[in-house]
Amino acid sequence: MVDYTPHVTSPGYTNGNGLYGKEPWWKDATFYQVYPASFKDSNGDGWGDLKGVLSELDYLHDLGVDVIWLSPIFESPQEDMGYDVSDYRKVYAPYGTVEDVDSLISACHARGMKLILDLVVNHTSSQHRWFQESRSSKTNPKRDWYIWKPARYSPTGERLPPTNWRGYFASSTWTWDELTQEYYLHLYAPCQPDLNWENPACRDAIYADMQFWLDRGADGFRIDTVNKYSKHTSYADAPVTEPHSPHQPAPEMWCNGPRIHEFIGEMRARALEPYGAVSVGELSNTPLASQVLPYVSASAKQLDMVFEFSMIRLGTGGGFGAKYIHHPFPLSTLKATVAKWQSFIEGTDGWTTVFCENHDNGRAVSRFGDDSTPELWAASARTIALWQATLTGTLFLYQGQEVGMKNMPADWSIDEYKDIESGNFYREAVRSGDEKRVRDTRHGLSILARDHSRIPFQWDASPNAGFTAEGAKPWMRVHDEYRDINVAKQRGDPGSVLEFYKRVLKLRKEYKDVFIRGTFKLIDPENEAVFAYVKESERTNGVVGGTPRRALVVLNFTKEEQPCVDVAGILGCEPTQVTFLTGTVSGGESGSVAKAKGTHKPLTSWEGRVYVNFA
Ligand code: TEU
Repeated sequence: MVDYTPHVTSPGYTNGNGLYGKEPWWKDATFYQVYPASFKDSNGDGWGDLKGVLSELDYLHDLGVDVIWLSPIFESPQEDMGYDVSDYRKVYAPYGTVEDVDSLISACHARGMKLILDLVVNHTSSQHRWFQESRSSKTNPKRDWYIWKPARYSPTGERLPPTNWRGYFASSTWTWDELTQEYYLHLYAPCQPDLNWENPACRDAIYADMQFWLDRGADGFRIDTVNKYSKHTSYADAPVTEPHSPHQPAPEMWCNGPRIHEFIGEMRARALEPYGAVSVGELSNTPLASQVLPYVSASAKQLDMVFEFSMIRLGTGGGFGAKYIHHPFPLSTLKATVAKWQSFIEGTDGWTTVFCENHDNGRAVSRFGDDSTPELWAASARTIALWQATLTGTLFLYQGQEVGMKNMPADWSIDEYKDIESGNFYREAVRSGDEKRVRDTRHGLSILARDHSRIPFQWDASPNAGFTAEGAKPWMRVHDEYRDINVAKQRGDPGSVLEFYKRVLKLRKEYKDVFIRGTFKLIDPENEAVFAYVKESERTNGVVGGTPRRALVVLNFTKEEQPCVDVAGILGCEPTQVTFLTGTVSGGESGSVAKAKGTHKPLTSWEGRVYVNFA
């Protein structure tokens, strides 16, 4: 029998046994990330666009999506796929126009859906007029809107950057500017100079650009790299941890810096709260719960939610030099990571998010599931759906996850990888002259590269997978298996991944006290085959002071048959009080005889089930 320690309710929000009148709407909402270049192309230029998104709103609505998060659609040279914005108030022409955004917002609202935009304000593109002005002279009024520093010189007179920091895209964080003879800071590519948030006029300009979109009806923002605005202004060298590289990882110099909560608090007060806009910030390199909580505690008035990356980074070699060296991990590590980030908000007024894919990572079915055969692919994609749909927090899906889209085939050439980060890491490995490193990087990219999530969406079996016109050339190659894995094939098929997602997204809301808001307790943490956990509600089975409503989720994360757990014992009830709520195998667990005996059928390959002590 499991020990259920009662948990403290969230002050300020919950108001008693299942009555959630004051809860913000976004806690229960299902968000869906659209990567616009790859979602749907309406005009046959091989690049997705806003009219394409508009044309598929009913599809998303039918899936059960409440909020669309649109990755950046702003004017940009696209060196980092729009995460390099050259004008925050203009739309990149191949995506459409500002009026197309207006139409999309209205169409979302007409369906009771919302739209959030992607706010990239740690840096701009070097093509942004702010940077053009800033770099024009040391006395330009916008000079201080970016971070400029003089060179250092070695004893032999060699010019050196101001610090030894390594950026995210495999280079120094500093680039020398000939005209004004200073270096500028960029945590990402040289074409992405960091804004100087210490400068109040710069911050004002950012808030004004946010207001521009909120005034047009946008419902909020996903906020890129939200914890990197406040740098440690000492600009000290980082300790040498990668001795073979001239550049050293230094995230502690720019993540969660001294003024970060002041800046975010100001942004919220000035440009979010007046609009009731929702915010979800990207919080990388912040692995401690004690660091995350101040961002998401309701009373701290910072962000509504953040993406914490511990789980999605499993299998990588970290964020810097070794990122694309793949490190296989046991299921117990995945379970422990999930457990930590499920329960860190318990007893607090914070909130969490649930996601296993985004545009910066490989596909979940290829990383956490098994995509090696059609049967294992389908079974594991459904189990991933059940896993995600039963976790606490606001759920974020990524386009294509709902049909089980897979990583790019392993035999595709490196030329099919278009991402700046993939290219830089691969070239760095080649430059090292170390053949093993090249092989390992190539292998790591085949599992972890950001490109996997960026290939065209698979709508149907027509040429180009229905993403773009038949004769058009999509900007990235369409997956070889698009005829087998696509929306048209799955729609209406009750056994399909897509229909399963629809079903579990509904169940998630129907039993939201358990699935969206329940506490999380991991069962048998060391078991390397079965991922089982109990979700427990604040609500009881009818009577005040009665047994809490509980769900037991049992997921077989292997292709071998596995014994089922002691369902009634774990749920803390008589076998006859157990109800099988749903499972990934249709008709999976119906036997009342088995239930009466308190035993349950073994789990088949990648089978997932949910049992409850209510309903
Ligand atoms: O990513 C920020 C970031 O630091 C990472 O977590 C990211 O996954 C990257 O691959 C790290 O090496 C955001 C965006 O999501 C990403 O697409 C952009 O490239 C990046 O910011 C720069 O704007």
